Amino acid sequence: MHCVLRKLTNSISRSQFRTKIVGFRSYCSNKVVVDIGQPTPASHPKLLKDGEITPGISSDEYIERRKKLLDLLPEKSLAIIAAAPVKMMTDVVPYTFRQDADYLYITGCQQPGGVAVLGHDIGLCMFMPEVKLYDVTWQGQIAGVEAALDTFKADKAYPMRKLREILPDMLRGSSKLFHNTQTATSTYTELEAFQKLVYCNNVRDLSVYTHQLRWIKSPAELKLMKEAASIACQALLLTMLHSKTYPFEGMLAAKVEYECRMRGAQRMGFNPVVGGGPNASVIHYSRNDQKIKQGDLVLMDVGCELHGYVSDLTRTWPPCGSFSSSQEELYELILETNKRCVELCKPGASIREIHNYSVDMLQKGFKEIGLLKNGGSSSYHKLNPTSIGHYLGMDIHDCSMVSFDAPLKPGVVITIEPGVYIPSSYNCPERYRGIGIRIEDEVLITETGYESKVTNVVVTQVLTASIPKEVKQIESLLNNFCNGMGVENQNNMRATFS
Ligand SMILES: [Mn+2]
Repeated sequence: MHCVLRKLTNSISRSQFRTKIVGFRSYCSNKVVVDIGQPTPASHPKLLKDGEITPGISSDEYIERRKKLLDLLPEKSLAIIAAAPVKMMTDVVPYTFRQDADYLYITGCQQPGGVAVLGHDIGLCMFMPEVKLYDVTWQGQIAGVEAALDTFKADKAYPMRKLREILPDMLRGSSKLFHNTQTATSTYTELEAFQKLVYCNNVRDLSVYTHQLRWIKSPAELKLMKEAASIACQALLLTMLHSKTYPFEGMLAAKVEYECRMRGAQRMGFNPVVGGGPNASVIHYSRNDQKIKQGDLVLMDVGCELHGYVSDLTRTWPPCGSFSSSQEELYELILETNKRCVELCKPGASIREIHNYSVDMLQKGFKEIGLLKNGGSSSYHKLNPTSIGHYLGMDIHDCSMVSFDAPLKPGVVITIEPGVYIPSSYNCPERYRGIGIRIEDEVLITETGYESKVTNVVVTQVLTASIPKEVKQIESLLNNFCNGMGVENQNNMRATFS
């Protein structure tokens, strides 16, 4: 390819070159590998099997999702899902693009600028951004109408400029419209036909239905969820080992991200929380800019994203290698609560029930050790204002339209994350002040509940089980397996971070 390009550039002017190079790319695309701006089985054979639209998810599964969504929608209704918008960091620098989970779930398309329409008569109709020479030169190829039909298996596809002509007719023929309110764009909301439906109170949020579908994961989705959890576990384990030599919040955040991405994750699911000492009591602490004091605990809440599916887990440990007696006392209470709540995860139970159980257990424990004097829930909330967990999937707080009262079903993944967050100024015995602990696992609900014995093999559903949480395991890990880890660069790196 390079040598052909050189020949081209020698014989033409610069502006001609730009036109030719784009032409050349699309010429190539017919013969060799179609570049649609995201991995395909042809361009990334190691990442995608034949028949997959995104890694691990086949076109049949995407088609099945659309069918199921249409089955949920009332007759004569239409669904509109726009892609996520590009968010800018400065006027010309965009943040890394992340596709809206509903748009990705229905189309498999990873790029901004598209609008997907789903209807009982039309099937999936994709309005695609148009390929402009300028954009191709600066940003590379994108998926257009052809990709919508060939790769994403849309039933119909049009360039975006046709939306104003075609969508109003579709809207006029529909009695109800459901749309993704998170990504609603003036491209369609300004249409008169849309406004008319709003005026007649016939426009609703589609996420009630998409979240219902996304709530229960398919075997293919679970495979990705397990892989995302496994990557985060491996990364956090290595970061734990790293923490003894490098007890710096920023370095541990960098380490965990590096290890996740080296294992194939596209990005972190959220900015890692690395809270040393009292910083652990800030639930979503993200400054990650301090040194962890000798003897303090560090809390790390991390998760990565793998092909659209995220993980989310938390461990708390003393980088020095041993828990103090007050740290251990609190840690054991949180650990016991974590284990009891994990056991409650089975079909029919709800997050709310498990949450209430955890509040009772923690409240009792806090009273026993003198952290809580009266039984008032407001004092309890000062020590733990969080929910015991949330649904997990394509988003960190996945399927927010599904109630925490919903009876859990096989195929749902939730987090179990009890914790205690004691501010330094809290009115309690001094030895507990400034301690923050959270132990978070991911639990997959299966038919059999927490675990089942099938031919003597224990089938466990804790997706984050591979990372230790017992005091003895953590101390042994830090004291027996950290020696000599990267000591040679220690001084240089400390100079950077302290
Ligand atoms: Mn969580």
